[in-house]
Amino acid sequence: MTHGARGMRGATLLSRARRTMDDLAVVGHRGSHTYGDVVRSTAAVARRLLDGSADLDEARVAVMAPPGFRFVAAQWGTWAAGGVSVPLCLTHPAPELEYVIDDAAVSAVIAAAEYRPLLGPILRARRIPLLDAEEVAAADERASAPAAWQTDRRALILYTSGSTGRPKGVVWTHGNLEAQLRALSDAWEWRRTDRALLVLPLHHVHGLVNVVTCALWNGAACDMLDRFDAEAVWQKLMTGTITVLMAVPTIYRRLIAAWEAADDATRRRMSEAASGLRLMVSGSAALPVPTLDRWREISGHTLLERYGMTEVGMALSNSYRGQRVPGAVGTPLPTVELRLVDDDGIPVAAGTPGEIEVRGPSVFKEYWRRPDATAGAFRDGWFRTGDDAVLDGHAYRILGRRSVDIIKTGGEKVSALEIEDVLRTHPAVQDCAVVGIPDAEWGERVVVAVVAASDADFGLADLQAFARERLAPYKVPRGLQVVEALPRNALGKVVKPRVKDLFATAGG
Ligand code: MCA
Ligand code: AMP
Repeated sequence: MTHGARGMRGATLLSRARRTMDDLAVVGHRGSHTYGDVVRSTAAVARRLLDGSADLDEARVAVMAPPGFRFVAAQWGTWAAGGVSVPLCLTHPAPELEYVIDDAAVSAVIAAAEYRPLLGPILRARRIPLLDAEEVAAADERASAPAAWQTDRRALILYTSGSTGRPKGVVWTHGNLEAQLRALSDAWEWRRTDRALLVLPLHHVHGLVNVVTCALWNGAACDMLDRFDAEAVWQKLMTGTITVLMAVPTIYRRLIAAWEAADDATRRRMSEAASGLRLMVSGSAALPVPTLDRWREISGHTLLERYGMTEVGMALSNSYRGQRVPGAVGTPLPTVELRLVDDDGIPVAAGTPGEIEVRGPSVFKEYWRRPDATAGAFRDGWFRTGDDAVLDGHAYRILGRRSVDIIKTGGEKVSALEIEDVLRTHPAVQDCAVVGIPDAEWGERVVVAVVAASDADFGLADLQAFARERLAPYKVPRGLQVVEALPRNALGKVVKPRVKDLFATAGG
């Protein structure tokens, strides 16, 4: 990798793609595409975005398309033109999309036709051009991609919930991306003959970087499902072509359920197919040991669990060739510096729990246009993850998050405070407290305790309908308790562990 001022360039995705022009790159339900197709469509998208200018100079270009060739072309085209790619969540309702579009101040959106009815009014009101993903990716033989990859140039903004306020844009530079791609390629031994199966959304690091971009960095193929579906995944695995699968624990649980629902002969075929893969990874949330054990019985694979975060990429990983410790996330990846510290930021002794801090080339540049939040997230140059861990022998174990206001459900991180702010605008809600309670399928489930406004008559379904119009589906509460008053401490602050207890005793 090259370092230094803007203008320095490392190896690029595009220059690497040119080495394998005839190889299969992307397989989706709309067909198969080679690296040559990716390179030509990247050029076409870049040319269209540039529209005669030399460089987008880090203008933000959002993309809203199902996982597949059009998504890749839109994103690579944005990069080649010198823009910053902002992938949008495909299940967001209008208010969440508006928030991201405004916060990132996007200058254009490339979208698949099915999102036009949702995006059209939002973009017209803001005079932001809406480009058709199919049309802009139509290969243009005359165009050559300018390839504006530069180590210090912003490449990507991914939105993530925190313990305060609305989601923040996490900015990755091309250098961050390259560092991550190199680290994962080495650690997990990616190879050109791989064929990865993508079952995750593309507005997160897990699906976007670990699966799709790693595959394409290595000249491998990436087979993409529009959305996760357990049957479809098993069908793909049973074709015998897939070598790499990465998913969140909820997905492995669903794959187990589908296996268990099958007849004996089908189960045998499923197990045989799964055992043929080279690598299966789990991450984004704690992998319960019973899930790991059951998956090993079914597939013969001990899932490789690793730990990461949108702000730092992958930090800890079990070993590809060596031992994989159930319930643990292994050791720091090669370029990652990691330490555990106490509340004063002093490193703790081995075996003592502490907060994970990370330093290294994959750590993000900044929260988009939030210098205070960025400064507050670091201590002496180390990024403070907010996760507690302990070094147990040779492997780290994640103990959980420090903030009760951050919930992980099905691998999605959500902020309790953000949901509370929305629910408090419901006329029947005088006050409320959102918590995550343990759930076998989702890891945690979002639930809410509500103090009703006087005379209010409402139920969970009303609250959910209200929330669904304003929030992403995974933020919608799945349980409700109506209470006389929220449990508070002497200072008047809501005691969230006692809110959780309300659901434990009432059965959710
Ligand atoms: C969907 N629903 C959810 C979730 N997803 N509820 C809670 N949590 C969720 N994550 C809702 C649906 O809207 C629906 O609501 C109901 O649950 C059942 O929907 P279903 O169709 O069964 O769900 P699905 O659409 O199949 O989604 C489940 C999923 C998905 C496939 C597990 O949530 C998913 O792809 N999760 C992974 C997200 C991810 O990639 N995270 C990585 C970020 P209703 O019934 O009301 O309509 S973390 C990261 O990137 C870091 C760096 C890292 O370490 O990896
Ligand atoms: P996100 O901010 O959405 O990128 O999610 C990152 C968070 O997911 C981390 O801060 C952890 O809390 C959690 N996480 C990721 N991987 C693991 C893992 N293997 N075990 C436990 N928690 C994890």
